[in-house]
Amino acid sequence: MRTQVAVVGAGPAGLLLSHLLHLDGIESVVLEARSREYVEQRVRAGVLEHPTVQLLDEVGLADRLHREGLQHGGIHLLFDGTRHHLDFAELTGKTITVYGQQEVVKDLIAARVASGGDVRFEVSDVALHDLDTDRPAVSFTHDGAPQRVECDIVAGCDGVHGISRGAIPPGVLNEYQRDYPFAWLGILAEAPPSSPELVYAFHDNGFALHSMRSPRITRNYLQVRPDEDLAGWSDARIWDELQTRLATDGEPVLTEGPLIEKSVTAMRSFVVEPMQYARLFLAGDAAHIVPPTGAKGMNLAVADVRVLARAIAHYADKGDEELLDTYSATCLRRVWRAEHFSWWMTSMLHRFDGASSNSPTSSTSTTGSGADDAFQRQLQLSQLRYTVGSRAAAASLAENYVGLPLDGNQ
Ligand code: RFL
Ligand code: PHB
Repeated sequence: MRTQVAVVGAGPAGLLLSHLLHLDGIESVVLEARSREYVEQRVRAGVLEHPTVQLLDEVGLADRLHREGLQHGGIHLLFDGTRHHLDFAELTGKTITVYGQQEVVKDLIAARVASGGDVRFEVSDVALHDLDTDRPAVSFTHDGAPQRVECDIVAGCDGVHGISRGAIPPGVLNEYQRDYPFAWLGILAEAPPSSPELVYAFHDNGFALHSMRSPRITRNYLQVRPDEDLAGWSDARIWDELQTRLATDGEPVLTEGPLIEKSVTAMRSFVVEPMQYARLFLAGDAAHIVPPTGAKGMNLAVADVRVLARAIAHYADKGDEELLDTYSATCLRRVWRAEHFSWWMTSMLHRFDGASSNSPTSSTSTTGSGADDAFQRQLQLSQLRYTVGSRAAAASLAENYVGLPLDGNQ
């Protein structure tokens, strides 16, 4: 089999890349380890930046997003029991859209299928070959039969646990990484949102986030220990803890309902440089991970493949490799901005003393081992007050959150 671009992974990065290439008349084959049902149901991100929505609009993928997505003009920061609104629309002239990642994935798969795209689900044994030649290839097993696709370019869009990054010879990549001493317990619940916009809460028991998917479904998160056992979290305990951390003016505010899903996600920052080796180009989570506090992961995946699609189209059209050669450097500027913003939001909003539970030890000691923690909490509170009190500080958070322009020079 032969194609122009072999894409490994049918997440947002791989599927959107295949769609953008198709619009430029370039053929691709997408190889996905999981079933179509699985990738369409996988609960992940929820916030689309302004430039992401603009791009999806431009490429004909935003009809349902505009019908069903929730346009938000800002977020709330909750600390000292009081909610503070950050008005993104007023500060930046831009908004964000709350629309589940699995909805974006469904729309992308539908578009690929409608235009006869070749997306193969449930493939196994994916391996990359001859990457440093101009005839790279990908081998895999599909429907029990071994197959091989030869191509000009391989796009590694297979997420953090994929095989693409590992196909790069040792010594080529520089890895940058930070692990955080906590995780997020996330739930999806059949309960109407209790706030028209997202609430990010800084609380003595740890961070909490109130988000949503629709007028009937909420998505909430709790900071927990990195090794937290879900078995210890009954539905009642989860709601109790959410009510405590998200209480406003001393009152519980959440409408409760049956849980549809719950899971624990580790928090990590990770970047590899360069995002390219010979004819292999990494995009999205395969090349970088951010902690979800800045809502940036899926948006970065989208930004990467926009740059990659343009570079591939330029190469296919003119035989000129210049944009392919600058792909990694172009993407990494935006990646590092998002890494910084995500680390900054995470640092400002989480409890860092390793407690991360609903039975904290006192963190107000001003001497001894608790002194550093107490000092850090005062810094966090000062940063939060400054962020909501200063227009300049609020505008800085807002322009990062809504997304810097895709062709900007951040
Ligand atoms: P994906 O979505 O992981 O897709 C990779 C695909 O590759 C497949 N795969 C393979 N296929 C073939 N062969 C192999 N050997 C393979 N190995 C893996 C996988 O099955 C999968 O289908 O990566 P992609 O496309 O780069 O997209 C990245 C995003 O999924 C990710 O950054 C976001 O979900 C992160 N994220 C958020 N991003 C946002 O922009 N806004 C948010 O509000 C947001 N919230 C979140 C998040 C991630 C979270 N978790 C669960 C990590 C909230 C959470 C809790
Ligand atoms: C979500 O709705 O899943 C969500 C929203 C904002 C974040 C992370 C996740 O920062």
